Amino acid sequence: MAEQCTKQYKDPAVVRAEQGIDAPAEKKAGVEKLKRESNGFRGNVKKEMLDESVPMVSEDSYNLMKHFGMYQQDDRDTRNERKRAGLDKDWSFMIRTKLPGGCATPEQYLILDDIANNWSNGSLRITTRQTIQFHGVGKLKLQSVVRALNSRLLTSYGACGDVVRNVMNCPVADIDATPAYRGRQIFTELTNVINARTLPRTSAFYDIFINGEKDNELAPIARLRDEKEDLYGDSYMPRKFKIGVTIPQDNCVDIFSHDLGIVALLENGFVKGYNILAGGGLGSSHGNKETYPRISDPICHVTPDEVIRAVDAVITIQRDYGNRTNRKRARLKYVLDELGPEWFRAEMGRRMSRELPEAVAIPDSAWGFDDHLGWHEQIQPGLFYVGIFIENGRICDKNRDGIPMRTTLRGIVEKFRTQVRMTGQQNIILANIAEKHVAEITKILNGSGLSTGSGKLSTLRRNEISCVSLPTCGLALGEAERVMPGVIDKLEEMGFGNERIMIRISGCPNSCSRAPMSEIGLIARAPGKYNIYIGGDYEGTRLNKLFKETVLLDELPNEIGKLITRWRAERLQGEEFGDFCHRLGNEALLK
Ligand code: SRM
Ligand code: SF4
Repeated sequence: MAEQCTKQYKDPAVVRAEQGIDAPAEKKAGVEKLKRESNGFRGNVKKEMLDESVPMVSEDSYNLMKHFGMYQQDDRDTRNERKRAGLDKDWSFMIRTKLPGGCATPEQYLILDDIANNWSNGSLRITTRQTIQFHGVGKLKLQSVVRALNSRLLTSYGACGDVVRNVMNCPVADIDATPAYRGRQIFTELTNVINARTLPRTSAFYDIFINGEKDNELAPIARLRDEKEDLYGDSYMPRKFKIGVTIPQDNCVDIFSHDLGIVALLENGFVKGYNILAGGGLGSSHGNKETYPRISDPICHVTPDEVIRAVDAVITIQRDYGNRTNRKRARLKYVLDELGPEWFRAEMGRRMSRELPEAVAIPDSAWGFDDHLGWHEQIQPGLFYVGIFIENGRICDKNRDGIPMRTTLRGIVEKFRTQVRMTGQQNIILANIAEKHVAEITKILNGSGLSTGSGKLSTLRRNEISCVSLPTCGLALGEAERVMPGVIDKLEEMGFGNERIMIRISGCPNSCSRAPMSEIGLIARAPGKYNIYIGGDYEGTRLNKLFKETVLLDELPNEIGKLITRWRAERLQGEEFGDFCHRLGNEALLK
């Protein structure tokens, strides 16, 4: 913060000129022209999607389809071999759904499971933003998937692309009975309002994937078909835009990493007001100093009545000031760095027609974190929820531990009609369980090998997050999801399993596992080589720092083990691992 106060910020007019905001189309990033001229993301998508002669679509259609939650990918495991054999890449699509706050009804979960069974690689992948995505979907199956989602009021629309992504919110905000958290029930409603407000309006998605059927009156988007993008404008956002809602006591959404963070301040079971944070973002590129992870700044405080207008103000500032020429610099964090939090507060005030007060100071000690695993009483009398550990979010029956995850979860949801919620740590929660069913569900879970947070599950593994990475991610520099369980195995063998340390791995510095916010962050530099970052905190309030570069995968357990050993020997009473590393500093720890 001190650094930010003394920093000289730029004139907004200069920034607009530098970022090419008012520049002619040819000076802007190619995607800007594509978005604007695509007739609401239509382009040639429908024609190419239905073309049976090729398994993929053109670059332009691919860029438009991201707004429908679809990514064109290929199997990177077979890429070289296929090339040598003179074959094209093994193309398929990833489809990501939108589940605001991670919530799904039993019927919705069951259709998600059906999709995994019928059209994808057989797994449901819980993402770090509390939703589900599918890999390995063939181009000609995309319509079937979208229709199946639509039949249960689910959508993939806006899950990716230059729009507001899945809005994060504590998955148990509306059901958890903890007295100190009373009042946060309202977040679930707020999250849904923000989600509806920020869905793109163009009906292209429905025209293309559901043959324009206006049949499903219940589909959330069908009611919004006026096509006028009053919030986004004709070029949409300069880049993806991420929003999270939380209370300080339970920062399970990693609030400082979002473009827009909404922090509710509770008093006597009511929301007294909200702190607005802006300018978080974690992606960077190795060797490109113009890109970096950044945590958000506290901007202002707004009343509950004003919060939606505040959301609009933050989104439209980024829409109007975000970089339109260089997509690597197009996130809100760079606008904050160019123009500063004071300017941002004043600009929000101008858009909301009032002078906004500063954010209420929240001491570091007020921040907490809960992963919501295990059994808990709900605020609704007689009901319980249970948080279940899913290693790296991959729900499948064919896993290294031989746990019939998908079958077991489906069986429980089918029989007991439980609500389902995804957490930002890639775990799953089953909710609305009647007291009389607790014992039976416990027995089923224990019998299957799924853990609710105790038993064989080590604390270290419980606190692990990994991005998808290989073989599907086109940007991966090295493995993540497929190697992380093995790294934890070794650390457990070395006797470190019981330590409560937040450890996250990403296959590249885009940092989809939010590795820069963890106590130990591992980021791939190249196949089999990782940078180690340390010094973040368990509660997610600060970034970690580079400790060692290009460490071989096999050496990671030893390097991490040495740090844990040192922490055990030299920590102050009660000092957490990340705080210890932060206090000593990387130079001292390298000695
Ligand atoms: Fe991410 C790109 C996966 C959360 C920062 N991310 C990708 C793509 C789509 C790769 C691509 O562009 O070709 C990955 C698809 C892999 C695959 O095969 O499925 C991908 N990101 C994921 C998920 C699935 C990781 C996971 O294991 O759960 C997460 C999906 C979240 C969701 O449901 O929406 C995911 N990505 C994140 C997060 C964490 C978060 O949002 O809380 C971040 C860091 C926060 C941020 O945005 O700053 C993140 N992903 C990125 C970036 C860097 C963006 C930047 O502006 O710096 C990229 C690259 C890009 O957009 O060009 C990226
Ligand atoms: Fe892919 Fe990199 Fe994101 Fe991992 S961090 S999913 S490798 S983009």
